[in-house]
Amino acid sequence: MTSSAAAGLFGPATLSAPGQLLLLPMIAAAADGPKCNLHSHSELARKVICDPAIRASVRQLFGGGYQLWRTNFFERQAGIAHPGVGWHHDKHFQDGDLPVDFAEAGDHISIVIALNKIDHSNGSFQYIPGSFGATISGCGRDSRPYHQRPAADHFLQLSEAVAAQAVLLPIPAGHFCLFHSALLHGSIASDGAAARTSMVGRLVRNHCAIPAASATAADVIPFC
Ligand SMILES: O=C(O)CCC(=O)C(=O)O
Repeated sequence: MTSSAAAGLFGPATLSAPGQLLLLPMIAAAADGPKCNLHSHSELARKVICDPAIRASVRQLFGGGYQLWRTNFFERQAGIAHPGVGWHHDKHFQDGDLPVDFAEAGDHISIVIALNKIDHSNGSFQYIPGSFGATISGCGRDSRPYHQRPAADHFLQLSEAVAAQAVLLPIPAGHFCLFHSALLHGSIASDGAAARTSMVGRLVRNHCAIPAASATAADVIPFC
């Protein structure tokens, strides 16, 4: 396990109920329209993201008092090459319209779950250890909340020195990782040799206002 407070990432750790994952990629693939926030209308999606092992780890590491405001899926299909997911962070807001405070760590937590094994064959998850803070050498921090900046600004061009610190993190099927949402992460390109799906979730502490542009009332559920 990579668990380290300095790295800003915990895991991979096993889910309590990995068996129920078998059906989820099919449900996600069959969903009409966007798969964003499937947890608000699929009981199975809700059960997977609220797995007791994830809740227990969040409580143990960060104390509790969180709500879930976003889930989504990242898919790769067999036989189709994929360019990978560019470097970004998930701290889409701090508290309503306030600027994002990168010195604050703990109010925003991200979850990534491997519904299938995720590795070099199908687009490994990668991250820059320790990159959740206010300063990252050679790489500025844009404090505008996501809903106040152009979508194209979401993906970042890292300096060579920062990109050289990237760590590839294979995640076995039925395992999850937790990380500070401001951590720089993404996933590598894949040539279509194998399919895979990750389910991701974003938590925010109960005292943080969730911008209306980011979630509807139905999307937001108590977490732990
Ligand atoms: O699973 C992936 O490919 C990337 C996941 C990711 O970028 C995220 O959790 O924001």
